[in-house]
Amino acid sequence: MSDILQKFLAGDRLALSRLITLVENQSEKLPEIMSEIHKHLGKAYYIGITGPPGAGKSTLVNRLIAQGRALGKKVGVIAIDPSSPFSGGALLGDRIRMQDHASDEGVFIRSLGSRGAHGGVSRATRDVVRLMDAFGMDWVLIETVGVGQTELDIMEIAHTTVVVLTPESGDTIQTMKAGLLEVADVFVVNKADREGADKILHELKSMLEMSHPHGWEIPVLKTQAFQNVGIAELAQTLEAHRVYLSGSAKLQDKLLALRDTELEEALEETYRRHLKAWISQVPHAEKYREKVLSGEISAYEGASQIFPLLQGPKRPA
Ligand SMILES: Nc1nc2c(ncn2[C@@H]2O[C@H](COP(=O)(O)OP(=O)(O)OP(=O)(O)O)[C@@H](O)[C@H]2O)c(=O)[nH]1
Ligand SMILES: [Mg+2]
Repeated sequence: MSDILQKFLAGDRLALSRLITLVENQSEKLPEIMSEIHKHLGKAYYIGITGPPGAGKSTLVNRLIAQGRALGKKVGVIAIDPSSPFSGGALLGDRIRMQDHASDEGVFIRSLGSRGAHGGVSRATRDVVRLMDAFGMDWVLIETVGVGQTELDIMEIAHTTVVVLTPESGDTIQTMKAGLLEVADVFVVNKADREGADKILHELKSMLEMSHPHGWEIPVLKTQAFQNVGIAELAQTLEAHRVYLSGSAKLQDKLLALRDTELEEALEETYRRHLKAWISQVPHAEKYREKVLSGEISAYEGASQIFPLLQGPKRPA
C-alpha cells in the first residue's frame, strides 16, 4: 500500500487511478488511504455542477476544463451520472470532445457509477474528490444530475455549486424542490441560444429576490456551452465565489458540518466492519439469535438484548 501511495504522492496518474478504484470498491484499505493523504488536502477548489438531465452539464464541464487549463490550473473531473459522456455510454460527439483533454497531463477525468447504497455514492465521491485534491489538482469539478437527495448530499463537499438550467426548465423551476434552490451558489441558464432564455433568467432572478441572501447574492448567468459562450464569465464568477468563501464564516460552518457527518459515517463503518467479530464474543448472543430465528422474539428485541452485552471493542488493528 505504501508503494502505491508513494507513487500517488509523486504524481503517478496510474497510482491515482488505482486508488480511485479502491475507493469505488470500498476497499478495506480505505481508512489507511484517506488517513495517509489527509495532510496533503486543502489546496483544491471543489466545484459542483448539477441540474436536470441533458441541461448541458458535461458540455459545460468540458468548457470549464479548457478555461481552467488556460488559467494554468490542473483540473480533476468526477462525473457521477452513469450516462455521462465521461463514461462508457458516451455519445460519439462528446467522446471526441473529451479527447481534447485525454492526452493532457493536467487533466484527470473519472466517472463514478451511481449504483450502490445512497450514502455510498456521496461518500465515494468525497473520497475521490480528496484524492484529486491531494494529487495536486487546483480545480475538482463534480458533475451530477440534480434529481434527488443523493445528488444534494453529493454537493455537500463542493465549495461552490452551480445549478445548470435551460430555457426548457420552466417547469423545473416551478416544481424545483427547495433543496436544489438551497444548494445553488450560482445559477446558469445554458442553451441561451434557444428561445425563452431571458424569460427563465427573469423568473430565476425574481425568485431569488424573494429569498434573503446572506452576503452572497446568487448570480444568474447565461451560457451557450456548446458554442463556448459565457464560459469566461462563469469562471470569473466561480473565482469570485471562491474569494468570497475564503473570507466567510460560511465555509467554516460547511466544513464543520461535513466533518461531523464524516466522523459519524466513519464510526458507523468501523463498527459495522468489526461487529460480527464482537458479537461472536458475546456469550449469549447465539441464544438470542436463535430466539429471533425461531420467531420467539423480534429482531429488535434480539438486538436490544445483545447490544449491552457487547464488550467495549478494542481499537481495530
Ligand atoms: N443548443 C444548445 N445545445 C447545447 C448547449 N450546450 C449543450 N448542448 C447540447 O445538449 C445536449 C446535452 O448536453 P450534455 O452536456 O450531455 O448535457 P448533460 O447535462 O451533461 O446531460 P446528462 O449528463 O445526460 O444529464 C448535447 O447534445 C449538447 O451538445 C448549448 O449551449 N446550446
Ligand atoms: Mg452529463
